[in-house]
Formats: sequence, C-alpha cells, structure tokens
Amino acid sequence: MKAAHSLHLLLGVVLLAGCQRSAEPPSQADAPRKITIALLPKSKGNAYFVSCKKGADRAARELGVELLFDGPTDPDPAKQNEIIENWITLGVDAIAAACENKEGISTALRKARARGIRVITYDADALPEAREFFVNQATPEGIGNALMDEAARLCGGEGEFAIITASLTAANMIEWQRCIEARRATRHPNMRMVALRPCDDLKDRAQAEATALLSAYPNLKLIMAICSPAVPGAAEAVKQAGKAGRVRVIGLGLPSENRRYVKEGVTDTVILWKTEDLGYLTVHAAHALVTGRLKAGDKTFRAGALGEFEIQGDNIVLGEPFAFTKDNIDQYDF
Ligand code: RAM
Repeated sequence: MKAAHSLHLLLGVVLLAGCQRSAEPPSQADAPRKITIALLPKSKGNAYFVSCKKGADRAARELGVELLFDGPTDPDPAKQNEIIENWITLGVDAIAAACENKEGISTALRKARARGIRVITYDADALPEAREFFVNQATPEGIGNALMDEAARLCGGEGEFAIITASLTAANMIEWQRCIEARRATRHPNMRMVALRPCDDLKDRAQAEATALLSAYPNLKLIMAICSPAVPGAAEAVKQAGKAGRVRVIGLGLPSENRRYVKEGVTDTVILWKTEDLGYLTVHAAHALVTGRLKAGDKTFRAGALGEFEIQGDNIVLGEPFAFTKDNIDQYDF
C-alpha cells in the first residue's frame, strides 16, 4: 500500500514535470548552438573535392558541427562569390574555401571576415589578408620537385614536355608551375617545356588540349597534367592517338580515376596526397579557429585522429605527396 502510494506520488511528480516542460519549452538561448562550417570546393562535380568532402563529413560528425557543402557544378569564380555572399547572409561561423581565382574571391572573403566569420582556405589559396590560415596539401616545392624529377626520369633527362593546368588564375596551379620551372632550370636544363594549356579543371577539355598538343608537337615526350581531371583526360588522348608508351603521361590525380590507364601502361605515375585527410584537417582547423583553439602564431595544430600538423607561417601543411604507380595503385581506393 505504502509502495503504491509512493508510486502514485512519483508518477504525479513526473507528470507534473512533463506538463511544465511542454508548457514552457526551453528558450533557444538555453540550447547549445551548433557551430556551422561552410566548405567551398572549386567545383562540386570534381571527384577530388567529393573525396575531400568525405573526410570533412567525418570530422564534422566527430566534432558535432553542421557542415554546409556547396560550390559551382563546374569551376566558376563568379558562382563561388555568390555562394560566399549567401553564407555571409546566413551567418555561418566559418568558411573554408578552395579558390578558383585568388584575387577574385578575396573581396567576398574579406567581407565575411568583417562580419565576424572565421575564414580559412584549403587546396588553393586566396590573398593572405582575406583568410587566417591556408590548409596546404603539401609544399609547392615538394609537388613541383616530385613532378619535374619524375618527368626527367621518364624522359632520360632531355626532351620536350607540355603542362596541362586547371586555370591560369588559381593560386595552387600558379605556385606549382613556378616550382616545376625552378626545378627544371636548376636540375633538368635539357628538358624543354613547349606549352602550358589550361583545361578549366575538366576532363573533356583536357583530352581535347592533349590531342591538340600531340599534333602540334610531334617530338613531345611527356604530358604533365597538374589538375586531377586532366590526368585521365591526357591519358585518353594519348591512348586514342596510339601513342601510349611513346608519349608519357604523369600528373596530380586520384588513384581511382587513373587506375585503368596506369595498368594499361598509358600513364606512368600519379602523384597526390590523401584528399580525405585534406577535408578532415580543414574542418578541424575551421572548428579550432571558431572555438579559439587555433590562433595566429601557433606552430603546430592537432587535428583529431590525424594527430599533430606543422604550421609554417600561416600554412597548416598536410604532409608529403604520394606517388602511385602500377605496383601500388591497387592499395588505394580514393
Ligand atoms: C584539381 C583541383 C585541385 C588540385 C587537384 C590536384 O582537381 O584543381 O585544386 O589540387 O586537381
């Protein structure tokens, strides 16, 4: 009886509490607000950025942040600016941008910063004052030297080669090309770059450019494709021209998009970093800026499961690039 009485009392308290809760919902201010991080790729359709997003999603889940991912379908600097303007209006906490046009995007990013939004860049930088940190996939020298040394090795140290780049305005492409040329001049002076062609970061356009290069330069020994869609694009052109093995293909690309050509012997070497890790590190860095765990002048940065990264000035560096050849390409699935 006593027990039944207590149970009624207890039920009463619970019901009452329940009634009070529904009558007075907690105010928005009481609920912890979720941090929103907005991630801008150069283009949404590029498998490179789809892979970055995978890592970014994982970081967002771990950190309990809301991740917005939006970008142009194909590379389009004006569309990138529009998306940033939308995020400014929405009042996101942080923007992480891979910039198609270094100068073009910087005004919008500066405006975001003036509104209190924390801004970083990844993959391709903006002007330094338009962001606080750049999450750099590898040093430009590391990338440039690796590409140029490999090209020279495949060509026996001499001969003509051409570069297919994404665009003439993206900071990463400009920097890498500068480093490729520096390495060529100092270490491989008998290698001659005969052409530099942009492909708008599109495979079909890269294939068309490579086809044109093959007929314009009959002595061409190698095509170096320095944006990811250009590597399979150049390979397809060389294959269709029946020049596999005579004109070598190397570049910066995803193992998944190049596996077939590497195995067929059309493409020799593909160089890249772990794109998922780049997305993961970027979201961790954006979150740390918002929460105050990352500040100007820091020398290292810890990003969850990936551990510690070196900060060089205002560049958080992901690490060394990898080289994929037919001997190891099957071990990678991105
Ligand atoms: C392209 C993008 C990106 C670059 C990679 C290698 O997909 O342009 O900026 O880092 O290639």
